[in-house]
Amino acid sequence: MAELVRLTRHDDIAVITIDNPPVNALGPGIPEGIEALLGEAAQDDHVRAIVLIGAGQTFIAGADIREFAKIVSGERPRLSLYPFLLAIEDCPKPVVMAIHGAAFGGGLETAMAGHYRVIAPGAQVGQPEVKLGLIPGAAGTQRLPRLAGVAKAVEMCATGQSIPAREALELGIADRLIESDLLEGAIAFARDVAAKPAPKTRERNEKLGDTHPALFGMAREQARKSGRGMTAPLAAIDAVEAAARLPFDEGCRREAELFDECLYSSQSRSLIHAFFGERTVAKIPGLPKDVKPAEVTRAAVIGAGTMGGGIAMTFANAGIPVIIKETAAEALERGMNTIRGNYAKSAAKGRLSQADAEQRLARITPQLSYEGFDQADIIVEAVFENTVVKKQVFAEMSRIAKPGCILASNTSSLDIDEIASAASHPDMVIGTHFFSPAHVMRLLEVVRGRETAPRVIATAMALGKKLGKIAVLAGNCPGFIGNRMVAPYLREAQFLVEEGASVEQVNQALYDFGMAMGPLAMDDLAGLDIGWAIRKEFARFEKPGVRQPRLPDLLCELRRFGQKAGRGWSLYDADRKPSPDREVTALAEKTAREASIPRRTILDEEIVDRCIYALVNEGARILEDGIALRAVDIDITYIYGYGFPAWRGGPMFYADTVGLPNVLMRIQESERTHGSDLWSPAPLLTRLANKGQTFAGFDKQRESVRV
Ligand code: T1G
Repeated sequence: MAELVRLTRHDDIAVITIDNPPVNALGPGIPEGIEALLGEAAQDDHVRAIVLIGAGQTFIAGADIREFAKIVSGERPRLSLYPFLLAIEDCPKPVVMAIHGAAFGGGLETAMAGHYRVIAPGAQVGQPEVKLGLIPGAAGTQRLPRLAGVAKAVEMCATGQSIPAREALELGIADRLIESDLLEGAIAFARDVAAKPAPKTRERNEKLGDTHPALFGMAREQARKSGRGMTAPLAAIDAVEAAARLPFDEGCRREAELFDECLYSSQSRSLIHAFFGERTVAKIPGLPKDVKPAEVTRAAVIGAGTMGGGIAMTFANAGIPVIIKETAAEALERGMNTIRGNYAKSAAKGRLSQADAEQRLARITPQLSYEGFDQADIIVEAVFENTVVKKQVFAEMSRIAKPGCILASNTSSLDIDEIASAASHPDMVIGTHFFSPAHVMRLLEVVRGRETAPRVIATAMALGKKLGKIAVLAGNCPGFIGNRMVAPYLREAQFLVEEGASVEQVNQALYDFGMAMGPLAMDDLAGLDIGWAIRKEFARFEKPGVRQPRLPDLLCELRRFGQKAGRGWSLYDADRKPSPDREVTALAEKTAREASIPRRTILDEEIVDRCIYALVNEGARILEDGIALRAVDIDITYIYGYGFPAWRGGPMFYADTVGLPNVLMRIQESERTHGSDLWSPAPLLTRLANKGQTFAGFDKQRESVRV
């Protein structure tokens, strides 16, 4: 292990460097390695103080999460940090932590066990464990309140939000800001404190007293709101409360109990799955290693509607100048007013400084012509969702684009190959499906066509990261990954209303399951006319005699297009607050009567199972068709694009958690009740369930075949 941690001498100061790329995670053997070198330095009479620093881009970014991921396979993580941290704190010579990059989780806990902390201006410190369904498990909930105060410790541990270096200095987490070379600054600081007594954080109780009695209650209430359904934030608050009430050692024991409860929870397994999934989706098997993404320094967008405007803002927010074009001045002005309004709102809420908002707005050039489009590295088409219209636009884009310019379509469902057939260079055509609002939603569905060049795929995936998105690669089929799955999900929700459930009951059942919003509320937000246009585009694929939801078309015929029309499945007031609408219930009753659909009392469990398992079943087909590279790609698509709760890991991981044989059984019940045209189990699901395998296992197996 020596090479991952090393000791160097700088005259009277010993420097211990952790060199475990890419993020100096505390994996098995590393704490032991540090402890050994610490002992060595402590024994050395020439050494007056010790500096601990990370090599590469960051300090310690936490414990090695892969250790915790082993839980899924029934292994116990080989990581106990308490003794290692006590060894640091009880070192007879001052230990100075030199922080740059990220001191997260076990990294901040290690830093706080030191006697002093110096920090580089760009560094961030935090306890993000709750984002993994965990809590700090190495006395972070006990030492942080002693340095930063109880209120701040509650906030940092319950939200997982990191704070910048200057704030860490102001709070007393850090002792000095090093503007110059960090190592030199740390060594100089170590010399300054070498003769002073080394303060032990665990003995610093002066900040524990100033706790407002209502603090923990208010924090729990806030955690229940912002972390709806998540258990770890509440456990983190309990642990910090223990710090305010109990002596250090007892507080640590309480933290360890709470940590273990989280560690063996399905929420933690799901969130750790999502953490690594977010990174896995960026890896495209089969893309030649020598294919390097092209630089995108200028962009252009066609269409200044809701999507076009949001896409232009996304480029501007990432520092990329962007032209936005419309066909009519009025539409262009409307689009720019929305963009200006969004930036004004962000500045008013303090999310952006006024100067920053103006800078970003200035990067957007509105115009009615294609002037300057021949300078763009990528042109994104965001016009009406119609193949004929899009092909006309792609023919124009081909004429004006410079060689090597990527031609991207923001279509959410239409055939990329069909659209590409209108371009002179179909190998430069790719789908870049942003989610509404495009400047907010983190998912970018990148759709490869039959002829899309590998470099275009690599560039679109890299661009996604540059735009702050999580890019997932999908194959070309109606609806790609996301919308192909959302169709049966919505279908079941609409059927359930025809069969007797109320719109509110359907929405509430999925909301309580953890979805960001119910399916019909999502339909109303997106606009029922979008689904209507797509159904018309794909009507020719509908199998005659197979039951289709009647209600959504009826609502559209009544111009009830959802929130933007003030009514859809629900009624909406000026603040877009939904309320039940008897007219929809009456329409449902009439539809049921005309179609001889028996209406009945429906339980929430049936609503959740039919909607979620419709997702899973279609997901399994998508996986088998190769439209999604891995089951985890589907999970990440649904977590970041469709509001699926990350603490359930995404639809495919959730199905693994429930057990595929159970999921198959429920789907077979639905097949018996509603017919195999709607509910025949996906062959892959049947195979895996019968073999006692999982989607996660399928990914591993597919990966091993690809390597
Ligand atoms: N353990 C293992 N691998 C990690 C890791 C970690 N803590 N952090 C990152 N990686 C891998 C990641 O999977 C990727 O791998 C590569 O490093 C680069 O990461 C006891 C219980 C530090 C801000 O939650 O937030 O400490 O894909 O692409 O964008 O109380 O990584 O290349 O194979 O994200 O520059 C708490 C998690 C752990 C921090 C860098 N710590 N990491 O972002 O790179 S729990 C965290 C991050 C804990 C203790 C508890 C970010 C980053 P690959 P990346 P980046």
